[in-house]
Amino acid sequence: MSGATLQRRPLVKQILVGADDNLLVIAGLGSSNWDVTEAGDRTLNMPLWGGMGAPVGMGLGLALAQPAKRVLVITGDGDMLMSLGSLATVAAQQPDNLAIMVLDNEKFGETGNQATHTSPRNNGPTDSGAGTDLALIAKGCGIADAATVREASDVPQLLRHLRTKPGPVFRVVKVMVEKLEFVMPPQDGAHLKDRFRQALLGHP
Ligand SMILES: Cc1ncc(C[n+]2csc(CCOP(=O)(O)OP(=O)(O)O)c2C)c(N)n1
Repeated sequence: MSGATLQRRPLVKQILVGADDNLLVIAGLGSSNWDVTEAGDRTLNMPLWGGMGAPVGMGLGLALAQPAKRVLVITGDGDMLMSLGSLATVAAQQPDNLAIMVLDNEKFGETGNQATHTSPRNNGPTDSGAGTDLALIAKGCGIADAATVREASDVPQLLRHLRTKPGPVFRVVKVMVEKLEFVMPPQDGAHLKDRFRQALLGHP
């Protein structure tokens, strides 16, 4: 157990409150998708229903294509662990309009709370036992502004950094394991893509 005290739903809601047309949100699969949708379904949200490992790459492409917009990726630790290489690509590009938040519950929550590699472990004397440190990986990739947030007192600064600080910004937020209601966006991927493009570009 991480001893996390932060709750993902109110946090995501706080981050997305007042989101305007300047903010493009990519939601990772599973719980992040439901969190982002609970905060309010928006045409400028692109929820990735089953696309595990895709959100950071998609966020990067969007950030490079839309330099005048802020792009925020909200995803889980299981998803992030699946696409660590995308952090090196983000570092290579240094998009100043991209922020990534990993909601780290140390579990594959959506599929039954199996422990992910960010979970503390006990694999013998050569293992620190600390679990994988995603912020350290991001730093090692070359994303200088990478950190882990655990305390409620750090949340106001977290909100500012995710919404406005020149990026790339990478934040891991240690969150509680919770059983929460599904709050689903539309389920048709083509429709989600079309409505996103319509809202952003004026055509599907
Ligand atoms: C390639 C692939 N493998 C497995 C899955 C099944 N799957 C769906 S959600 C999920 C867990 C996601 O875990 P995490 O990103 O930590 O999100 P959480 O629900 O814990 O917030 C898995 C393994 C999938 N959708 N795609």
